[in-house]
Amino acid sequence: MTLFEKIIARKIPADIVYEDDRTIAFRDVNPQAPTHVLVVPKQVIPRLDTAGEGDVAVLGHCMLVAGKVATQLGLGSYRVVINNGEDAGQTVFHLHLHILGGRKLGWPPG
Ligand code: DGP
Repeated sequence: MTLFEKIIARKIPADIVYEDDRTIAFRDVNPQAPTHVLVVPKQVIPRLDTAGEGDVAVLGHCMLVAGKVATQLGLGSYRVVINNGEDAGQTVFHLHLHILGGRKLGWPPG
């Protein structure tokens, strides 16, 4: 089981802010902004570059959920990030979208 599957199965506690049949969203345990939430597809896709045509619907759904959750949490401006691979900072190999907001965000990201 991936770490995020354990959260989905309620084997590990998390501050869940949204859930539907295909996704779950919860607050990041190590927040990098005042609001930092992860949107995770329940179906395990290890990395963005392992996703295929069969994942188009769930990936699109994750994007819509990210927008919905950001609005729900009162964010107007925010960033949605996917880290793909270790050098990009990916540490959990169960694809997820980071929603970061609540402060001014620098560009380019580090
Ligand atoms: P990434 O580095 O892109 O793979 O993002 C993984 C994120 O997952 C990282 O920001 C920290 C977060 N994280 C790791 N373990 C846990 C956990 O047990 N609970 C929660 N809520 N977040 C976690």
